Amino acid sequence: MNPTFDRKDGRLVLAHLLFAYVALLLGGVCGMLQSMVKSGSITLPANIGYYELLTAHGVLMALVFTTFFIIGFLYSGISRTLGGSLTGVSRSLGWIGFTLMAAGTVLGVIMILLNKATVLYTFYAPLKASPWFYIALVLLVVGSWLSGYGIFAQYRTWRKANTGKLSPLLAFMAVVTMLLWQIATLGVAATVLLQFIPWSFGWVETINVLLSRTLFWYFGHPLVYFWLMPAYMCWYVIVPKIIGGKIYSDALARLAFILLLLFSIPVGFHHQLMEPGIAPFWKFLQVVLTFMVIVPSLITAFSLFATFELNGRARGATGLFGWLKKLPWKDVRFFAPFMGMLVFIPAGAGGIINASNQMNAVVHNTLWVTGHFHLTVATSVALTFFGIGYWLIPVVTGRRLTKRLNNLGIIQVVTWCIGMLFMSGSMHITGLFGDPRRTDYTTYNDSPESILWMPYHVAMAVGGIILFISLIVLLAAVVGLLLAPRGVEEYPIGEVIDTAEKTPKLFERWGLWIGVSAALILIAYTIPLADMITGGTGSPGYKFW
Ligand code: HAS
Ligand code: CU
Repeated sequence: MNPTFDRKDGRLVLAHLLFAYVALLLGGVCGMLQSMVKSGSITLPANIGYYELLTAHGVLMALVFTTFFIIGFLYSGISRTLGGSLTGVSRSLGWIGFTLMAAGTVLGVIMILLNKATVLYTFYAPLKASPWFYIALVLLVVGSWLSGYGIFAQYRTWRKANTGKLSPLLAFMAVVTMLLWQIATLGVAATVLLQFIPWSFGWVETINVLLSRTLFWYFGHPLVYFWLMPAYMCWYVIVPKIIGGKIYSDALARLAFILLLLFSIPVGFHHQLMEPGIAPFWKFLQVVLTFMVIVPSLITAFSLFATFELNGRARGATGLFGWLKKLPWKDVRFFAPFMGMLVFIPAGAGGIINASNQMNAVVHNTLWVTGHFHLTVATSVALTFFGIGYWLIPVVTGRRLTKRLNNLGIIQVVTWCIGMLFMSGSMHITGLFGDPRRTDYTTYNDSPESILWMPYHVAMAVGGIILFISLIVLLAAVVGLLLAPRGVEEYPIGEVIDTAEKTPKLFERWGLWIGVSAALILIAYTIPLADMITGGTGSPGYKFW
């Protein structure tokens, strides 16, 4: 394989990554300020509202940073593994997708900063934003669809030229991730196009709130797996190569991805367990399916331990944990995703707590949930993405990850983990004391609860400041990478231990998997949605800001 990365493809990938980092920086500024406001340390100047900032933070981090980074990474993966460069069609679709998404982001952020869309990143009805905010979301989603088509087109071309061959694992995973995205975004597209836009333009008076929230969470849960799956791509395929080992099992990795495709979608009700208007049976069914979607993550944990242990033993490690000593701790390309994995153990356990109906009653709408997703997406996923960036930027720009930049990366990862320990740790604890999420600074009339909560808010602000410092280090490293000496850095892609020939062909029978996925969605959603449509009541819009 040609060691250098196709230059034209490199530009497309780099555009996505740099856009993502700018979003991260802006979102990070908001995050730090929020944590300081919430702890009562500062007040915001120039009439900027707490919730306005919170909306910008959520949108920029959770929706913009992730989507741009993921699409850039997926494109790099298919360019590398499916033929060495993108076809003209895929590359053009990639650029059109990028442009639409960028336009959507700019429009959306302007609306938020004008204080016309202070509806938080979940934009729950009946909070009513300017219609242009919803149009911005449409641009973002449609752009991502086109990027997805580009990925499918590349895969299709490769398969035509390689009939009967098993596709490269990284490319297979990119296709599943994008397929999940296409199916999941149907929900958000439906609610935005059919409900929010007509209502915010004033063409209809009211909105069916329960229906809109249900369509949102039909999208919202697979959204979190859309973030996680690219991190899993790194854990399964990239990390084995970096540690000098091999992928434990090709078939098991593919099975995990297919299971994620099937079980990530029909589970949205686990975000609505405390919501009236949904019959308990359907909540129960979706909770059962939620427990099914934990299985592929357990498979992933098993495969990773197997890779680490087999690699360690091959290098002479002994004892139960001797393999830990054989890992390349000083290599940020490994260290960052590894810290992500480590954090994912408590993060995932927290998810299982959330999904358990009775315990959800304790934690729902408290800071515990905020703590949960700062461990999952903002640590496990984000650290993995940072780790990817440290080698992917050099790969696509033809530069080197120097020792100094590598060490800067290590410092960045360590500070991120410390910041999160303070911030997310405090969120989890104070959440268990009933501290609500999504609130501005308040002492609740000096109630005893708020006196209990306040020290944790201060600890959260300390964490927020440390995280911001980490972000600055990250950006310094990114600029350093862009200016680093020229050279060829490898795109690390692991090989499998078991011969990939053993992998069943069944995994690439896309019609079958889309069919099963559709069946599960229909079973989980048809009757509750029908009830909501026929029995739901409408609400007028509210603007509390
Ligand atoms: Fe979650 C709320 C349930 C995973 C993100 N979640 C959220 C929200 C976000 C989010 C953003 O059931 C808030 C949304 C909002 O604004 O309201 N979540 C789960 C469950 C899982 C889960 C069951 N969540 C994630 C992931 C996310 C994410 C992943 C982002 C990327 N979550 C919920 C529920 C709620 C929720 C409820 C609603 C709460 C409420 O009331 O509002 C599971 O899929 C997790 C499975 C994971 C595991 C861990 C496997 C471990 C691995 C690492 C291996 C480590 C190695 C290294 C090998 C079982 C793979 C070892 C080395 C050594 C040295 C030891
Ligand atoms: Cu979920």
